[in-house]
Amino acid sequence: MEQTFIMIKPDGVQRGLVGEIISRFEKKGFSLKALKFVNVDRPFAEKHYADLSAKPFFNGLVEYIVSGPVVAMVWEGKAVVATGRKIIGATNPLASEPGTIRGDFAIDIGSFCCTPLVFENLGASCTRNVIHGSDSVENATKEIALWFPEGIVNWQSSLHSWIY
Ligand code: RTP
Repeated sequence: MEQTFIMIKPDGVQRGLVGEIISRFEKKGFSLKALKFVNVDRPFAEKHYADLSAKPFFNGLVEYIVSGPVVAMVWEGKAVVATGRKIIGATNPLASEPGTIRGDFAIDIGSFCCTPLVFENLGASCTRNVIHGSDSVENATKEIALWFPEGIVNWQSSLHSWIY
């Protein structure tokens, strides 16, 4: 069964959206496999977002992720990586559809000028968009290993095999 890594970012925690976000994934039918509340340091945040290190918003992104505790989770289910990204919505909260987490709960696009059609950040800030979700099965595997090196408890019995 496919797994994905989901992180509620500091703004999502600070705004009291943890329960709402978990509820959306649960109601869809996905299974929560692991969860922890953590403060990450700069080297860890830089490692998680290493693919974006050349982006102009990279420093702002790292500052954002270390600015408060985050909720790290592993969710499991059919096509959970792609479907999780649909539940989350587009990166730019002004372009994300209503009904998605970012579309319903996020509006901040950093300290630069932006419209729903133009999303170019040339400054030092970055977008606070509440939540992260792995963008591929390969990256999900890497991110789960990075965030949960202790491994994941398998708590479900075969009685629950019909839930996906
Ligand atoms: P994530 O990795 O957090 O799930 O987000 P994503 O795939 O939708 O977007 P990505 O391009 O990977 O960017 C990672 C995070 O960096 C911030 N960002 N700010 N132009 C900007 O100011 C900008 N672009 C990206 C967002 O927090 C984004 O989620």
